[in-house]
Amino acid sequence: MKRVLSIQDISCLGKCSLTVALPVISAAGIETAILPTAVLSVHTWFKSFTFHDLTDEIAPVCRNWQEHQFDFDGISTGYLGSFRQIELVEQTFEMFKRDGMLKLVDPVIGDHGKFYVGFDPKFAKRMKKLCGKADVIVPNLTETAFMLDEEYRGSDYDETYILERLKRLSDFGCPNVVITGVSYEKGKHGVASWNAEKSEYTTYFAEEMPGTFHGTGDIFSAALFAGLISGQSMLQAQETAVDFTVESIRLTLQNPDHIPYGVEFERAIPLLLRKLGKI
Ligand code: PXL
Repeated sequence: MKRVLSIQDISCLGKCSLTVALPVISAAGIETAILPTAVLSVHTWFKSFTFHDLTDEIAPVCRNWQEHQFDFDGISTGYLGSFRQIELVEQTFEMFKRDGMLKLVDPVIGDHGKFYVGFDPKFAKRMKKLCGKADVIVPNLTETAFMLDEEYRGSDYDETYILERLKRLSDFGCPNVVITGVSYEKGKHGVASWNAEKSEYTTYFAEEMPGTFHGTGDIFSAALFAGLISGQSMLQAQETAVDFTVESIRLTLQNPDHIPYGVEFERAIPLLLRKLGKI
C-alpha cells in the first residue's frame, strides 16, 4: 500500500484542509499520515475562530517517524500558518527525500483577489520559494498573481496571460504548475497546466457550477494528489480532480439544505473511485 503524508491545519469544523485530505486520499486506498500544523475551531472564512499553533510538534513527530523508519511515496501541503512552518515543511521534504517521492504544494494564501486573514505580500514571496521545491503546485488565480507580485485581474485574462504565468511560476523550480479556477469560455471552468520538462501546455475544463464554495481548492488538491500517487498521468489526474470537485459541488447544490461553508465531497467519493479505476 502506498503511504503519503499530508501537512496542513485541522479546521475542526468547516470541510477544508486535513478534514478533506484525510478522507479523500484514504478513500483512494492510500495510507495517509497527517501532520497537523495548527488546530482551529473553524477555518478563517468565519468571522471568529480559535487557533492553537502546533509548529513545535512538527520536527519531533518527523524525527520519531524516522526512528521508526517510515518513508513516504509523497508529501502534500496546504494551508501553512507562518514562515516558520514553511521552513519546517522544507526540512521535512529533505528529511524524507527519496527517489520518486512526489511533493505537491498548494500555496494556500488567498482567493477572489484577497489574501486570507494573516497573509501578505511577504508571505506570498516565501510561499513562492516553497513552491520552487515542489514537483507539482496548484495555485488559483489569486495565488498566482500574488506570488508573481502582480495585481489580481479577476476574469480579465486570456490564454496567453495564463500560459505566461504558468511558465513564470515554473521558472522558480517547479516542473508542474497547475492553475485552478481558469475559464476561457462562458460555462466552462477548469485548470490549465504547464510541464516544464516536456514544454507541454494542457487544459481540462468541465461544466461551470453556479456560486462560489469554500474548500474546493483543498478537494481538488487532495484528488489530484490521490490520482498521481495512484499512477495517473498529470493530465489524467487533473481530469480526476476537476470532475471530483465539480461532482462534489453538483451534489451539494442538489441538497436544498446544504451547508454554506463547504461542499459535500463525501457523496462524490464513488465518482473519485471510478475515475481512479478502483471500483
Ligand atoms: O481551504 C483553505 C484553508 C485551509 N485552512 C484554513 C483556512 C483556509 C482558507 O481560508 O482558513 C485554516
